[in-house]
Amino acid sequence: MKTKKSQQLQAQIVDSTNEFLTTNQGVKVNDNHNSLKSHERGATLLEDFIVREKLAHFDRERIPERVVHARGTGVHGVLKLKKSLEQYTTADFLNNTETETPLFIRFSTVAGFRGSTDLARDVRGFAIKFYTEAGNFDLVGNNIPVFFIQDATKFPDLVHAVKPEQDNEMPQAGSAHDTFWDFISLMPESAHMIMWVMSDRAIPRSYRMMEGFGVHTYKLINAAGKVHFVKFHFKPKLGVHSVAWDEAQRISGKDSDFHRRDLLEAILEGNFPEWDFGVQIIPEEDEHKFDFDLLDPTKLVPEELVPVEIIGTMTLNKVPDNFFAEVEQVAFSPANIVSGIDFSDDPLLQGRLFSYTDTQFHRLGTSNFNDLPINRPLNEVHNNNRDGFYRQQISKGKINYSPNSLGGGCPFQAKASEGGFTSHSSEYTGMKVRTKSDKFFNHFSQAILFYNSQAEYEKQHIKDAIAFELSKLESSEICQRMVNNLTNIDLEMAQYIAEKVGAIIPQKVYRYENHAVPANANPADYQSITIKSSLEKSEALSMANTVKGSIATRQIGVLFADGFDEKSLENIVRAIKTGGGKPILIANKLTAIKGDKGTNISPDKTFFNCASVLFDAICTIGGQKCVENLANTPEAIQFLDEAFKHCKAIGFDANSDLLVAETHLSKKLKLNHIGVSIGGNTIEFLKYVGEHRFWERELSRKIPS
Ligand code: HDE
Repeated sequence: MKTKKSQQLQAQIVDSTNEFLTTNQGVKVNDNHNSLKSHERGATLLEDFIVREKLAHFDRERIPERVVHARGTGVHGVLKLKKSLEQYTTADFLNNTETETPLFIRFSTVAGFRGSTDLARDVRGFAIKFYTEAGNFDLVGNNIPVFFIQDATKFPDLVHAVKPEQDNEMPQAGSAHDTFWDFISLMPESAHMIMWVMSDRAIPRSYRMMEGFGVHTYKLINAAGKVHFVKFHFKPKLGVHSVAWDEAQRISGKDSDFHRRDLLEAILEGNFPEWDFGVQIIPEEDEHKFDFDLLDPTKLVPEELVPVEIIGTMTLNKVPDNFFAEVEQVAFSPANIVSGIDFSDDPLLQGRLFSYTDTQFHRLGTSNFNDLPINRPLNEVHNNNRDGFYRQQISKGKINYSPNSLGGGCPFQAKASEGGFTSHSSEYTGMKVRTKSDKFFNHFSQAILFYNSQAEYEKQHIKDAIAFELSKLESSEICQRMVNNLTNIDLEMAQYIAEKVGAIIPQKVYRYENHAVPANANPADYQSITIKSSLEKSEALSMANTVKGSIATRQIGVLFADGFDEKSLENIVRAIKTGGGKPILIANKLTAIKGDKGTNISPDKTFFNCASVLFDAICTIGGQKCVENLANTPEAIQFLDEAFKHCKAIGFDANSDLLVAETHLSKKLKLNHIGVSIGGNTIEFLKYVGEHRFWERELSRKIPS
């Protein structure tokens, strides 16, 4: 396995095999090691155009990072349509089941800088560029279906508040600080999103195990010009899974590239990640039938009210050749839309239509950024946009204006029947205002719905996550205000958190209107209306109901030492591979380890270059000497205890009592064996691995590690 992967990596390494080194002008370089000097020990000459070019280019290698979503990674893939949406839209890529649409997807965190860690507690960007035959369609979504704010004008404030504080640039990639919670505590519309961000959705196990959402309501327009509202969904075939918060923090230290490495490795190994692509479709006449406003991006449409119809599969199948050229230079925009789809009047979406192109001009330094290979549409671009920095297109002839007669009127405008984009014409009546519809003030109903839909352990994780964040605040006023706000979602949750963080424990639901409104704030933000959600619970909101049962692509750490039972190692490795999992052999050194029959096996990793948190499950190999060796290796014990602490499956080989007895978890085994298999029962162990985690043992069976 190791060899196959190294071969694939090797194939990616050299791009200019058998080519001479040249300057940017194509002149062959004879010496790439010495500058041109006046004599052997003399000064470097200004004349040295080779060194000048090399250094000047290097000096300009960095471009501004994205102001949000700076940390991310991207790969190529394809969308295969299974079911036509022809009755709803004229967009060819959504109604022609013969087409396969190539795409580029970029996953990201929001708050951290480009060099920050993958495992921050944060929303994940889920931005897709579909290269359709009719032009590029970008769905710039997230792994959470709602957003913090309702209006684009609040975005710079939100981002200033969550990014590192301006006086000391701390903390990096974290929301556990005063400015973020100050803003949030004064913005009740963020209540629903806060529940999601404090849930385990914000610490995914893998990009491959996250849902994707278009978030906003869009419109589909069919050939008769009829409108249907639509929400876009991506559901991972591997299920939605997360890590534990303690684990996330440790992974950040052990491998800050954990998510990008996981994605690239899966694709290089041929385990192409897949998502069901689905839509929720709402006829235009049903726009007002919900207890929330369809244009409000802090609300989702519960799947019980409008089911998600699966219409295709998204498969990710190719890693980029060059990170900068593709991942850094890709420029997404919700304004990149194709005929047959249109924007809704969601005020957050409307603001985004301006912001993305504007930021690309700045970040990529030119209005010609669409000429970059990763941004180019499949079809040819013909228009009269001209010149600007780094123009790639060589426009021929004299015609750069329209209307023209000299060019025969080219390029022509396309009629709607020829695929020309026509904005759906809607009727607007009313006064120009700076306000929003009444239902936008319904801040808590879906926050309550989300919380009530969680399994008990998920609720516990949310409570602990908020307690963690608020415990880091320096301002007790902000902390108390936030605790009081939370009573609007769940009084018991607010009381638990208050007790943990030393706030006054609220005894009743705190009415929002009682807030002292800061002088520069909008009093309307503090209003909230109470509409009870028509649903008590929604199954789709809980990760407890996700796909389980397969060990495919699970990373299983196999601990072994000198004297290991060769037969046993062979069996477990074979069983893991048969199930599609990935066995990783771990020992106390990288030098070959000797088995009980004298065979030498080289470990993949060692205790000192990896950690238990980087694996989905841990098992041990038997053999009397091996068990003794592992029992005498503190790192091996720590691997096992840490895996237990993080609720992972653990498998001990037969006759491993000595090793079991050394662990802390052995004391807890008396209580319950759930997720821990003893005695070399591989089938049982792998069944546990397929369950992903055993969160229910977390509270009752806490152990130090
Ligand atoms: Fe973004 N957002 N955003 N955003 N956003 C950017 O564009 C912005 C919002 C999202 O991988 C920026 O090219 C405004 C919602 C993703 O390259 C910037 C508003 C959602 C990415 C920007 C929002 C997103 C961005 C920074 C409020 C989920 C990463 C660099 C009106 C539906 C794309 C860039 C990538 C990136 C602005 C709100 C998702 C500054 C003004 C809601 C996934 O233009």
